[in-house]
Amino acid sequence: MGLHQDRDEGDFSWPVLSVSLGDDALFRVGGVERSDPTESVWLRSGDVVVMGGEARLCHHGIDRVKHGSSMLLPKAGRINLTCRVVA
Ligand SMILES: O=C(O)CCC(=O)C(=O)O
Repeated sequence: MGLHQDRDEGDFSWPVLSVSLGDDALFRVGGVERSDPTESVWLRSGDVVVMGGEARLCHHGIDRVKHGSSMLLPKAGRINLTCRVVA
């Protein structure tokens, strides 16, 4: 999933909450402007990312998934649960 902003929700006062399950994923986050510098962090199974407040409209995305890095799913893979309020 490439670098993007979550803008479809309408009311940006609500955070977007994201739960990673299964294989490790390389999460990249930058700033509100697409050209802003980015940082990357590996998300592991059970990690939760909250994009709220000043970070609500930051660009973000998943660059890589480390296949087979988790034993949660029998054939590897990653599940992402995203909770967002759509007004
Ligand atoms: O898979 C992820 O951890 C990120 C998901 C995401 O950025 C989105 O659903 O907008």
